[in-house]
Amino acid sequence: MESHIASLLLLLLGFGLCTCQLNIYNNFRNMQVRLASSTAPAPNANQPLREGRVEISFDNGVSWGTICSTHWTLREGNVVCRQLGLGYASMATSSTKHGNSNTNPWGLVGTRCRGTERKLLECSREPTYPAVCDAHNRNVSTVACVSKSADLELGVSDIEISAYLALVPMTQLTCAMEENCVSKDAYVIRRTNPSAIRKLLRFSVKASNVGNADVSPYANYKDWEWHQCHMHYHSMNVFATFDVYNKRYKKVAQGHKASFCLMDSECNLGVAPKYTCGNTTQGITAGCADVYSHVLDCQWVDVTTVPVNNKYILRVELNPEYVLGEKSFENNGAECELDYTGEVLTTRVTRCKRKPLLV
Ligand SMILES: [Ca+2]
Repeated sequence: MESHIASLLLLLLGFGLCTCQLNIYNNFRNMQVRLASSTAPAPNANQPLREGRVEISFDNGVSWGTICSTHWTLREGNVVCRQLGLGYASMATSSTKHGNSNTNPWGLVGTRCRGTERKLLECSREPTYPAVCDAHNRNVSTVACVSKSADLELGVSDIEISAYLALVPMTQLTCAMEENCVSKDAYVIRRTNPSAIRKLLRFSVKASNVGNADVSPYANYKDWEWHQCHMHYHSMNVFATFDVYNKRYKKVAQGHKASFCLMDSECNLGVAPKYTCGNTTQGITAGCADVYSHVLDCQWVDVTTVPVNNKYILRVELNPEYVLGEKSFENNGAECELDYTGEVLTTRVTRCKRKPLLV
């Protein structure tokens, strides 16, 4: 009899669990998304809201909640804009600009997207409740959508074709040292041996704009930084990163976080270049590419202290901090095999493959 009651209880519990999971599954399948704002003018049929806090509903629009996420980037923003038919995200931040979590409570926490999903419900959710989503945090996830967007594409073959090891005395690296393009140990060695040799893995990087809007620098041109050494303005902090990892994916050498002078180096047939490396004219026109040749200063990773006779991964990323809105981040990175002997003649970079930005 006891076992019969226990079986019945288990059955009921099982049924309860099953119903609960079914409800959650159904709820997510029914997830609706909209933009709302406490500050923007009310949208109408002709002018839908293109910027606001992101809200979701699981009950066919009866109630709406906001989103708290530790990982709210342009990737997540692109999915929201795509789902709403509003194009691409030009901004995606956690803020109180369009309302806060006090008056607009969270209905979803810990969303994390790759950026290629058609709908927000296809994104994953962080396995634990994100620590930032506590009572003190008033931020909600916001997004701004635009119909046209730039799209940086990294030239994978350009890296492989151009890569080589160069041995350069520190006396020729004054400018590079000023801009932190060499690894930290160089600054110590310089005190006792100012002409010591550095081993630099040089390569070219081609950043094509395959989108339908120009790449415009993130910062206002009045905030661009003048670099006396290279005699030009840097219009954004981190445009690209060059890193060397070992096979266990531990970083063993880091190229500096490069901030380039953005310009149209070459353009597709019929596209006129617009941007020079001027003090107000930086960018990459849609259909053009900016090429950073291997002969340029700082176009390298300093591998002097990397153990020789090993295989490594050279990883290059464009827009790694998601400061520029793009159609896609799937084409922003590349990984190559680096066979590093420490010798100019035998060090090789091969098998470069396209990789998305790391999530
Ligand atoms: Ca891209």
